[in-house]
Amino acid sequence: MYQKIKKNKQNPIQYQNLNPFKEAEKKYKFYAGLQTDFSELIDVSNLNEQQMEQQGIHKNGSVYRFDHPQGVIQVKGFLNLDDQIRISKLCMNEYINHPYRTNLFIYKEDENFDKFIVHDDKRYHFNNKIRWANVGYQYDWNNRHYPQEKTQVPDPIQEISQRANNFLQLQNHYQSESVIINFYQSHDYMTGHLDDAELDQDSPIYSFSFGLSSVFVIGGPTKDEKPIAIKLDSGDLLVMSGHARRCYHGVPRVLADSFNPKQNPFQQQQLDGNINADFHVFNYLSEHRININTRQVYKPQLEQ
Ligand SMILES: O=C(O)CCC(=O)C(=O)O
Repeated sequence: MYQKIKKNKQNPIQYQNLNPFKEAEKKYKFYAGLQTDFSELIDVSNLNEQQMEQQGIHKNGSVYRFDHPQGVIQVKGFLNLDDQIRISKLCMNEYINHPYRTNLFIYKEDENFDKFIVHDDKRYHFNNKIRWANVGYQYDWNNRHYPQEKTQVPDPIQEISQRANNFLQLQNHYQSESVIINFYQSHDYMTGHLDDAELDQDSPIYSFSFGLSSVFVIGGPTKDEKPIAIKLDSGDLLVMSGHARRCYHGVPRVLADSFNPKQNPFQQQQLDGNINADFHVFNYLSEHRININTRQVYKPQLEQ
């Protein structure tokens, strides 16, 4: 379930007869000096009605529902810039430390890592070795299951998950029980995988994007189905519900120089030399991507 986020600057893999999923990943990955063909990348904001009909996408306001794979929903600009900065700051300052776990926990138990600290008005630091953090139920890597040990999903993440569920009315009750926070640098990628560790494979996964845009691919229950590729921007919500909950998905590309909020609320402050932590978070987001995805692990009747 947790995939190593990888940097890729090597030449494209030369294997023949890649399966359709791997073929798509290869197509969108960043290779230094090579042009990527983005002509099939779906950017819902740029589709006209005819294109949407051809692709089986149904628009209602900011909500885009996909026929293929059934259950994929994208909500454009679900979180505004204030929310994006507030939640990103929590990810960088709070959710990487005890009692939560990161990829580094595997090696160094209970150590608190450098936070995103504003040392003074000009400098900040975020430990780029941190690739993911896990809050809520902690997946047990050795035994490959979710144990009963539970840290609470923090209220701000619980709140956006409930907000997403209430907005889309996908199910009566949604409990965010395990959350993965992924930290990407530009050009990073995440290999295709299934999220199949949760006993509850029916509740949707709500996935929130912050910072740099990315290419998200999602296909079928095997890698033999050609995936679609969707552009995710900062503030977007991507939902894997229904059939899509059990489909292969991944992020073959984080797009450099793609963080383009409508306005820069810090422009004047910067000119005045009056910059604060939020300004540093905003700058971090212009060079990195954060993804938060939240799952319900146990079906209500299985909860202990
Ligand atoms: O970063 C993303 O948008 C997807 C992350 C993901 O698929 C995962 O953490 O399982």
